[in-house]
Amino acid sequence: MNTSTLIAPPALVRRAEQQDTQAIQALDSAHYIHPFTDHADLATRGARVITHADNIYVWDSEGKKILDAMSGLWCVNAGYGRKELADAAYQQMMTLPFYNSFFQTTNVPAVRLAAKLTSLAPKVGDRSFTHVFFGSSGSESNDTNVRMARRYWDLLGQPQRKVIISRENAYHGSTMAGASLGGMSGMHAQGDLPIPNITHIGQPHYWENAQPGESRADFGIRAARWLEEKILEIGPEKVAAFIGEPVQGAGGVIIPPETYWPEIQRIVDKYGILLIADEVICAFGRLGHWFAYEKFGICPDLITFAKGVTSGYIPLGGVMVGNRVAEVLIGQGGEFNHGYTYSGHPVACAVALANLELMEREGLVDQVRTDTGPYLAQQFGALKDHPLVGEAETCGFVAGLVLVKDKERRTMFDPDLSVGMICRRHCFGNGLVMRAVGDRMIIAPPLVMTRAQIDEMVGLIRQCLDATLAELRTKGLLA
Ligand code: PXG
Repeated sequence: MNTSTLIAPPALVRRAEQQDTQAIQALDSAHYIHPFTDHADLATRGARVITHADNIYVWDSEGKKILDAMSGLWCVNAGYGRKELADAAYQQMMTLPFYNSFFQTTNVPAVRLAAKLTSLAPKVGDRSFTHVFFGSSGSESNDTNVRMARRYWDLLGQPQRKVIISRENAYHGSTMAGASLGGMSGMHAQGDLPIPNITHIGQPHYWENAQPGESRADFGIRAARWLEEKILEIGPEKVAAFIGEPVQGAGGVIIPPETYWPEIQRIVDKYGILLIADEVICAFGRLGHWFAYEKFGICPDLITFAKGVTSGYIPLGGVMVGNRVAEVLIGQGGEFNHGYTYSGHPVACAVALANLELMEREGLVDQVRTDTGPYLAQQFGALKDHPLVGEAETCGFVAGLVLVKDKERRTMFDPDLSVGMICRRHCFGNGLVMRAVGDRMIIAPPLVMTRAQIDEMVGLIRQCLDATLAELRTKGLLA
């Protein structure tokens, strides 16, 4: 990579921050409520203070260098330290830092970005993506999806079509609608959720849900047909939409069998139901395509995006609106009573444009599809020979492995042992960020990661697996 494009982190600031770790942790504990965090627990250990980042690495306030195999939180696709993105934000802030799009006004970056995004989304048959609605996050954009899908059916004179079907263990955000669409029971339990008219079917999780001897292909069809069963149970005339992540991310990188999505498409088409692809993680090169629907041979009516659109440098999300919905919403519409202050925020849109240009210039999407993605599949897949690893699979630049007690018998560890957390602790200790979802260890590296860096990362993962194995043996939890 051309190092002249990197921002050198100011050394003096770094040194001061190193001295201040404890002071920052105390302030953090006193004032900052973190997302998804047990604060009593955090207070006993102190938060890790991340101070700066470059390329695929982050540093903490103790000066420890950590390979970030999670791209921040599935979002820093272009890698850290990209000066072009900072320049785009600066220029736009000096030109027009904010203006709204509510009262018959617009702004140039928002218009250009909407046009750019539609040009990156290929047509499938008579379906295309003509329009974009902007929000600031994935959660907000899924709220927009709920509103837009219901508005669509209202306009078509079918207001009884309200139900949105989602899946267990899906993640669609943390607002009331986002968490309701999601299939996380822990989230539902803390908010009297789901909100009305949202229901869930099983997930296409081969490792957990396939029957003994069932092929991946057969399981994919069977899992998709749970949708048809649910539609018939509810009554097709009441169903507005089905929503799913092409590959479930936060649920543990659950890669569906190849037969799954085409069968889902057949079913939604049969009953005329809208298909919403939540591509907050999967778009912008993550799976080797600009949009993941290309990979799975489907064509959604609405696509949720966020994260990678700006490589996480600034918050931006939105909905790609397919022609089927756009024609009704705009053609028959009247006013759609929905929008956010920051819909089409000029600075966020300018950064997104710079990010997409950078990704195009460096060929990052093609690189993942044709070179580094297949290389990751090979190197990460080789971890299957480790005694703790029951399965190791990748899809583009997401990957997951399952920690198992007994590979031959496919026996899992007792969940109370939190083996995934033990492994995650070893990862941090060894300078690697890897997420644990139960006993699944998952990664989503920055798309700029080279083959040599893949080797470095997989070497670190192996060391962490070894350390986990050694700890389990020392504690007498494994023979
Ligand atoms: N949809 C999907 C598919 C997501 O992955 C959201 C919506 C919500 O986006 P916002 O921008 O509102 O957070 C997400 C977010 C994790 C983790 O632990 C994953 C996400 C967010 C926080 C944690 O893997 N994904």
